[in-house]
Amino acid sequence: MIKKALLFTALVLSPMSYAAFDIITQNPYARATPPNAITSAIFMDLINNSEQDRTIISATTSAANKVELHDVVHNGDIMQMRKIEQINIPAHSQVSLQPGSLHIMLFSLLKPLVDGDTITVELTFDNGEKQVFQAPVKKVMDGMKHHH
Ligand SMILES: [Cu+2]
Repeated sequence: MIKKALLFTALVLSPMSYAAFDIITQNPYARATPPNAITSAIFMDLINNSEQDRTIISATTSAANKVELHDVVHNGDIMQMRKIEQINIPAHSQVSLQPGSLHIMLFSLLKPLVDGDTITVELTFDNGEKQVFQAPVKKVMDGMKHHH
């Protein structure tokens, strides 16, 4: 009886635990901020080695009160960032979050992000799964001029 119950649990749990590792968050980093800045962004490569398309619908971090998924659109000579509803990572492909392109936007930082710090970020997927990763804070050239 106990054996049966354990087997059942294993069958139910294993597809989820596999799926949780489907997305590789490679070289993540958060941009270091000047002392009075209240916004920053997180960049990384998202790698999907699985058979299934995956979709990120939101992100959170303890370092900021508000987090949005952002993209950058080119309006003539002006690059404008805008909020997007999701980031798709098709099966067997890679999506790069980088300055001037897709990024995870942090608003209302609780404190400045200092080079050498590490922040914890949680991604939520459209199927309800969550994935947590650590992003070191790094000083980077501002390749992303934002116009709200
Ligand atoms: Cu942004």
